[in-house]
Amino acid sequence: MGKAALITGVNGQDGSYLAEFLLEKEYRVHGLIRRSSVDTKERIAHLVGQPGFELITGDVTDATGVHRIIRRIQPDEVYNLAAQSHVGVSFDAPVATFAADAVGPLNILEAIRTESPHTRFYQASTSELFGSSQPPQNENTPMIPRSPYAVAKLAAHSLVRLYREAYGLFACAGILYNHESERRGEEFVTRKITKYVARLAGAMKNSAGTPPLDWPKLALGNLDAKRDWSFCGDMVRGMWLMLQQDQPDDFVLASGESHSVREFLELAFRPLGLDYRDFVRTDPSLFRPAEVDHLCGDAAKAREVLGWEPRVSFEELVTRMVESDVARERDRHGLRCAS
Ligand code: G4F
Repeated sequence: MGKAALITGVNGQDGSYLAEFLLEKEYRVHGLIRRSSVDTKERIAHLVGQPGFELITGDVTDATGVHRIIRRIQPDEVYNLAAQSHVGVSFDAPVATFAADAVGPLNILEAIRTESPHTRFYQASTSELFGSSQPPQNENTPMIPRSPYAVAKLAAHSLVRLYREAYGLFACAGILYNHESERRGEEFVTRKITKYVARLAGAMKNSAGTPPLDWPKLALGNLDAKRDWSFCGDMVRGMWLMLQQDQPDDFVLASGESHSVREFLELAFRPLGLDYRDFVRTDPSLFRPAEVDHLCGDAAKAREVLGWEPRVSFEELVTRMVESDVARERDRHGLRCAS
């Protein structure tokens, strides 16, 4: 029988790619999902009902529930991907963010320590930990968080190290830089842009190939921030590799290239032959109280120890996200016409 893994936040972007990856490796995958009155399973709909895939309702902030689940499953590996992951939102909901992003991982670490100490643990740390530290950043770069989200993630990051050193747990933190895909949430800047471009492309088809005159502009915040963007599918391979090593450790996963939001806009608008500056307006409410200006990761350790490197380039990533949203837009429009 294959290994058993528990993935928290299995219905998120990362959870869905990781579940596919582990199922291909013949793991039994238990996915933790929060109860909701609306359907939040869109990204994993194709996995529900597959042999080896089980959904469990629960919440990482509920310590009793987490203990019960870990005691019952005795998983070989736990991947903690559940989080309030939007940096901007964390300024409006700092306490809820801290509960999910710091207390949640602590609940899991405690459950592993007391109920299932053989379990290997992966914590989703983030490049946001580096905050105002100059790029390129690696595992030894000072962590100077710039948001409630990053402070909560830093607490969790420190707990991973503590539980490794104090209790000998096999606990690893993956310090992941931004990672995107066609399954990215629509409130993140990349998907917000690709979805807008797809809608505009659809509208141009019905308007003799030109943008409709009254077409609304896309409201964005800071266009000068630079991020190190990779494809999510590449990142989940790195998460798994961390838990297959002889010794637990923390690793940066990044492409080593950074691009501004403006560069993302340029590439996304290129297939339409349009200048993004004619379609974007800045909205002061979308600027954050404190911004992380420039993230660019040095993943040399992951390359050397894990043999990991990203396979999808920045240009390929933008193209696949735009193409996917254009196809969705076509389907949406087709369905509307048919009904
Ligand atoms: O897409 P973003 O919201 O991602 P951000 O803040 O970099 O965080 C993402 O990556 C982190 C890893 O580095 C993860 F830990 C985190 O969970 C998340 O996945 O924003 C990217 C940049 C920011 O500088 C933001 O200020 O885009 C800027 N931006 C400009 N206009 C905007 C917008 N961001 C959003 N979400 N929406 C805007 O309208």
